Amino acid sequence: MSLDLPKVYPITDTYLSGLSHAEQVARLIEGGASLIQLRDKHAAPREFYREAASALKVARDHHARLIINDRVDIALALNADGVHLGQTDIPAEAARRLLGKEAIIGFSTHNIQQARLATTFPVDYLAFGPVFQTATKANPDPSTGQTALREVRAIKGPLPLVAIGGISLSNALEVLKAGADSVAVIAALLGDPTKIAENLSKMLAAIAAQANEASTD
Ligand code: TZP
Ligand code: MG
Repeated sequence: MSLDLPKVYPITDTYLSGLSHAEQVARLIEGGASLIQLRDKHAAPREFYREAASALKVARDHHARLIINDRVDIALALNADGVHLGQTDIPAEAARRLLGKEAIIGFSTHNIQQARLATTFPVDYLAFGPVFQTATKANPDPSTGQTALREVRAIKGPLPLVAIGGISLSNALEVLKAGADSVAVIAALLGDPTKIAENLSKMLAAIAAQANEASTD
């Protein structure tokens, strides 16, 4: 069955927010998140494991799903809802063998060739970006722009498409219009840790208002 993605897919960042993964998850859930990715490029595996275990408790208590970035071992050990893989992580086939058919596996792509290839992988959604400039990722690929996003939309087949990179309240609607099923967001949600829930609920409300307008056109 194809994955039902929420319109906004927040990703945690302890550097940007200054908060533990569990606290970020709590605030994101308060703002309306139902699917969250834990991303940590700095913590040692043991620390990330421990933090992810706490975050997973919070998510489970609120029936939100949690995806672990990069680390199939941590996703497997904690029985998290899935893993998000990049171009240099273990192959999606291997992750699928380890995690089983119920797990959510996402895969990052940065150009049309990678996206085309990814449609043959056993994954549940494709991420594409950075669509816009981002300061959050170290050494990001060149920004793709929305034309490339539209191209990916046209070739991706039935896989849900997540746009990522520089997405904020001011451009989320046009990115969804360009063909993304969901937007993955870090800095625009977490930059001010006191406004995480507020930022997310504002973004979700703007998207819902737009959808409502479109349906009554
Ligand atoms: N992959 C492509 S861009 C990016 C990742 C992880 C970072 C997105 O962060 P932000 O702050 O929403 O631009
Ligand atoms: Mg990765």
